[in-house]
Amino acid sequence: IPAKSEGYYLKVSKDGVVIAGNDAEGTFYGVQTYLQLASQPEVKAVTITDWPSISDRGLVEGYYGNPYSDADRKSLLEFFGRTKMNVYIYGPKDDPYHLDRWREDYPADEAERFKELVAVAKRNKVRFVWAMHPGKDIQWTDADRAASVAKLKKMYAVGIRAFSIFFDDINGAEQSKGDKQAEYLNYLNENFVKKHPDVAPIIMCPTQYNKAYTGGNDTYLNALGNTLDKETHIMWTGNSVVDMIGKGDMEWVNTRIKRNAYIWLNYPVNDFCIDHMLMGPTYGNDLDIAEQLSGFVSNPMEYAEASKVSLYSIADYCWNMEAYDSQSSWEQALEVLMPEHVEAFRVFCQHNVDLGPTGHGLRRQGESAAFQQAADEFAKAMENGYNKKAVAEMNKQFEQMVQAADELLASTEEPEMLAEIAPWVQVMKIIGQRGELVMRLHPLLAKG
Ligand code: LOG
Repeated sequence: IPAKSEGYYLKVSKDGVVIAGNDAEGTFYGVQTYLQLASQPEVKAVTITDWPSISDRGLVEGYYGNPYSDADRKSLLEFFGRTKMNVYIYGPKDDPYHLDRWREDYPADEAERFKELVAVAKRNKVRFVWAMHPGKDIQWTDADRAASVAKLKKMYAVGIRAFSIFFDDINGAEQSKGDKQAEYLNYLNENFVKKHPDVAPIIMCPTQYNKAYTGGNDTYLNALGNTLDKETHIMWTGNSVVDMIGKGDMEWVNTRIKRNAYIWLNYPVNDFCIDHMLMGPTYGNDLDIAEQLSGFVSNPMEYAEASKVSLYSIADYCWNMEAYDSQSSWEQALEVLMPEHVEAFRVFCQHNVDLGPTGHGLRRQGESAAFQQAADEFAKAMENGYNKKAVAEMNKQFEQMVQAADELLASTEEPEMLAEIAPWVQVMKIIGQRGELVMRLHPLLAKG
């Protein structure tokens, strides 16, 4: 049994199955791996010793727009159990009791809902973290300190045992000061967290949460690094708001905050390009940074099921970083998420890869890659006029779009996923049909 937190030993042989965890989590993950093996047509004899590359793996529900429904959250938590993710940070920007009205208690029935979420999280070995976002209007006063502790205590009472405090996207000069934030967080640590031995260290999101936001001035990050209690985690999105994470970037931030940053990856979030679905492979994060992180959470799209394509790969990346392969992980995700319609789903995902131009700048390679290649060949073949074979080949691409769309729209499998992607599937069908019509015009045009 590997002497690693969350590690396990699994042996499958003719004589039977042995699953032995280093801890309860490890045993649970051993069972998850065994269930994967047992779902194959032939169960292989194997011996596996396994443990995660990163201790904190999961998502931050931290986008602008429609918060998830509780059904979405439960579905994600169960998915996390199967994919060995263990952190769910609840911090939707559009929950008033998280942000604008942070001082106020949730209405009783809403508080009850958290009890259920915590229970589902627990069953799936996920730490459910509730985040408070006081940064817009907090005053550095005794009254607001007391209000903060009172709110955290209320959330403790409904079962929350891990907390985040967010200071992202605020304007107040006073509220944005690193030393003041650190002083406040240390107060919460002293007067709330340490008073409850079962509460995990605070995960804070800073105001300067990426390198670009520091404007080349280290004062803020150094203040956090020097003042903030060492066990408090500091989140970080990379060189810019929306970015993949590189080794050099980790070194840069870690030396300033004097601890390992807790990554908030702004992918596949699409709140800044809401007409785009981000369904392509999750690539671009360095594979040798496990030792420099204290956690890695993804901020997803407001579409819970569709986000699982990327979350599946983020789980892979976080569990065994060095062995991560974005393409094969993506292929597996498609099979796991849409087993009866893998081919149609692949066509759909291939056409929904890139973000397009946005203020944040991140682009994704491979948008409609097969289509693009066919279109290039088509253009070349048609250079000297009508080419029947080229038109037929090009038409296949459009046909494929229409057929994939029809298959997905008629499917009764995975209704939640289909409800989310249906508008984009319908557009794919319309574009495919339009393409087929244009291809029918070519021979007519050639005849004059
Ligand atoms: C917000 C986040 C939003 C994301 C992408 C952080 C730390 N905060 O620019 O709520 O979903 O960017 O739009 C953000 O990333 N602000």
